[in-house]
Amino acid sequence: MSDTVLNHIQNAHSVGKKLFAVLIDPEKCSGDSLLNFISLINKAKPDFIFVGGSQLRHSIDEAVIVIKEHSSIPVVLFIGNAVQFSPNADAMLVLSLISGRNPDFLIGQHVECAIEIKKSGIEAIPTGYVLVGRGQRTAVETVSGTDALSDTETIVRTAIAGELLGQRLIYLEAGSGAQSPVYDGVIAAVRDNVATPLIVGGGIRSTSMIDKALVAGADLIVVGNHLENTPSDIVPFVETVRRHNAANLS
Ligand code: 1GP
Repeated sequence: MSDTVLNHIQNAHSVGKKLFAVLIDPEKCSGDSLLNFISLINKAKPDFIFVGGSQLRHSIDEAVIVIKEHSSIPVVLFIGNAVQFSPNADAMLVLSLISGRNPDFLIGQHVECAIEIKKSGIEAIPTGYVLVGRGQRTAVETVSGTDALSDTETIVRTAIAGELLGQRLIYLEAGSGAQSPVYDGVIAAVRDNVATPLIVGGGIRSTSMIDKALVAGADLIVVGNHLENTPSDIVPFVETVRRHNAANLS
């Protein structure tokens, strides 16, 4: 891909083209199961492979190298802490957890790996990360020591504030393995108020959930857990996004 990852997302957003990313957590998927998953991913051709995990306490470089060796799909770091950083990915979402008030996830982890990121020359994409809750507490809330937002107006204000602070993407996150994905009313409300491309993930486990999020205004859908358990669903999931594009793009 000659384009940068951010350009790719922004260009798609400007014409209403929707995108799909599969999330690989190297702690849950490695060895032969990683290789088998990569070959399915290569068949389905999602737009991006996100790599990262909220719990990992070591670099994910090994997994990134394996994925890069076996796939030409752009690899984007989606890491939960500084030690997971790998210089070998194509890009990195530099997440700032703007829904919370824990300085470590607003700026602290970034300071930890700032020099490594700069030296690597990796494409770093400032991303406002917004945890959206619907009741059940998720691992990302526990790990980050923050509470998800549930009030739509506060979520909208937070997304706007992220945009005002220069975030290039807004990520609405229900949490990995969340019982329910981000409610489509919340996606639509944020969509109406920010021009920034919207990533939506957490708890998406069916084609109808993908459709709902796309119709509500998500630009990029991320699915991890469900595809770890049912890898072959990546084919219908990517097809759902393609069908949406075919029906809505002239
Ligand atoms: C989690 O948004 C991602 O950070 C994906 O969530 O694993 O629930 O698909 P799932």
